[in-house]
Amino acid sequence: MDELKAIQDILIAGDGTALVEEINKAVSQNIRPEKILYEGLIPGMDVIGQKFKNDELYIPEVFQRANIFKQSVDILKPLIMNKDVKTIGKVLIGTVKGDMHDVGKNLVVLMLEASGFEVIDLGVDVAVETFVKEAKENDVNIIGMSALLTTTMPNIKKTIQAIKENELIKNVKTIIGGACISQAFADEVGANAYGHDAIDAVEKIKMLISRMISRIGIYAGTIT
Ligand code: B1M
Repeated sequence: MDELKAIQDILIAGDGTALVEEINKAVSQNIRPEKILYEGLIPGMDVIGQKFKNDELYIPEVFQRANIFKQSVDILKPLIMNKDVKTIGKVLIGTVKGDMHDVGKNLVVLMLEASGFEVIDLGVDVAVETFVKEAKENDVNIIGMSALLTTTMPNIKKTIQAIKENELIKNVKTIIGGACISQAFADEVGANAYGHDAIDAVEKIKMLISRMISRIGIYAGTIT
């Protein structure tokens, strides 16, 4: 679709004003917001990643693209949110210590909220102790960790170990994701699930929640 290709190209070029105009145009043409996100903005970010890798774009330019990506998501967010859904679980989420990448984590948050989860977003550069403290204080069902750097992957392992060693939260389920994460790594560090993308993350979290519900014998309804 021409409109989605235009969105992708404008994001890659980094023209924030034109991007807002093009997103609003796509919305007015009744293109679904999820389609704008998954077939316009995210493929554009993939190209930006390639250009970064090939030294065709540099950090300030990539940072600027990430910011206009976020502004675009802010336009789409109210259109994606479903106000009628009931709360089906509480998720604590953050990007692990040393890692500042939050575009993908924010998409996971958006999709979880749109699906009826209450989300506590700890942001980026989240220390092991912060995950543990917030999980205890907020009585969450799921802890999600995002990492995009191979150098910060070990902090996922440390966080999962700390969760398992803590009597009060050791039964909370964990999910991990991010560009450098795989199912094999999730198995290695003992995460309960791996989310390949934001939609997969929501599916896996629903699966974890339904297993918890059947294990503790709740027939239906919320578990928060
Ligand atoms: Co950085 N960066 N970056 N960067 N950056 C990568 C990750 C890199 C792969 C680029 C490259 O070399 N090709 C590379 C990492 C190499 C590696 O470790 N293997 C890299 C590097 C090296 C760095 C710096 C070290 C560069 C430097 O300073 N020399 C530096 C590190 C800073 C730090 O964190 N301490 C750095 C900085 C930055 C910017 C600040 C400029 C910016 C981040 C801005 C921001 O996030 N606010 C940035 C960006 C934008 C990228 C790339 C280009 C794009 C990331 C992105 O937003 N993707 C990235 C290249 C790439 O990934 N191909 C790159 C779009 C997003 C929708 O996808 O985040 O993968 P993603 O999220 C997906 C899934 O992974 C999944 O769902 C999301 C939606 O579908 N997912 C989850 C994510 N989290 C999940 C959690 C879940 C489940 C699923 O459950 C909890």
